[in-house]
Amino acid sequence: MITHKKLPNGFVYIEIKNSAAEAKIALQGAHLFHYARVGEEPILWLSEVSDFETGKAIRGGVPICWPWFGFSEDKALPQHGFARTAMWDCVSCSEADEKSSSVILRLTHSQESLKMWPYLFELDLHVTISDKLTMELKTTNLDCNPFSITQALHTYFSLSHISDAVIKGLDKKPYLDALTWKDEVQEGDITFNQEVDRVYQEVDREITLYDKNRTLHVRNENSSSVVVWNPWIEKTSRMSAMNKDAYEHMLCIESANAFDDARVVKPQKSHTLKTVIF
Ligand code: TA6
Repeated sequence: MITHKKLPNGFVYIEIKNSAAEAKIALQGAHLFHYARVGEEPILWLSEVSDFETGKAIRGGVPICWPWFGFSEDKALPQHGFARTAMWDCVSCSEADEKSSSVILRLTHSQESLKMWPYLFELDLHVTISDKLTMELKTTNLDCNPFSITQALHTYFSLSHISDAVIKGLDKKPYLDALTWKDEVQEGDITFNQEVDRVYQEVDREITLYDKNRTLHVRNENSSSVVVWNPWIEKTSRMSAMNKDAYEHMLCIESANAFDDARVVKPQKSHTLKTVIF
């Protein structure tokens, strides 16, 4: 069942329920902020104090960082781009069967976007909700000039506790440590006892997240970069819409085209960043 819902303050979202899972996706930012398989705890983390207000990104779920990851050259522009606070349109809702539902949300260029990023584009997010979470972010260049994008599906995973979390699949991969701006190489599994903010490159295999109560897999296509982020204590205290202990129960593993993995999209061509979480 796919229904359109509205909060008392007018914030609109789509609710999806089928025999395999449930999900909620805000039209603002095409922001998936809830996904849980039937009988399980939610897979996505959502801040208990997140905003659900026009113009403010939801804290948690899967923010869409587009058409740039991080900061633009113009530091006056919003970090992680403008797509996550723009209003998208729902262009398709379908149910393949009782265990799989899909929605497609679309953002196109506007007077506002052209002031920040001078290109004509169409951006589609195709979300499929089943016992797997599939997200495909398709950029189409409607302009007469090629453009370069960096992007990420900035997925916040819910954890039993950060001290139990282990990420496998990035061993020996180079990464930019965003805390020191130094290039490093991953040695072994990733565990957490401090702030971690890393952009891994040359990623070419599935990533596994081990938590005390659950093992999840992240399989990406058309992406060779992955961002791993936990703000730990001090940065959490400086983050908007996060309780001070939020870092204990969240971890970002972001399917990306970031930094060296930027992608050029030629006129009338498309690039699709895909991730499957299961
Ligand atoms: O993806 C990691 C990161 O770039 C962190 O450095 C931190 O800034 C995080 O994204 C959250 O950014 P936001 O703009 O959502 O507060």
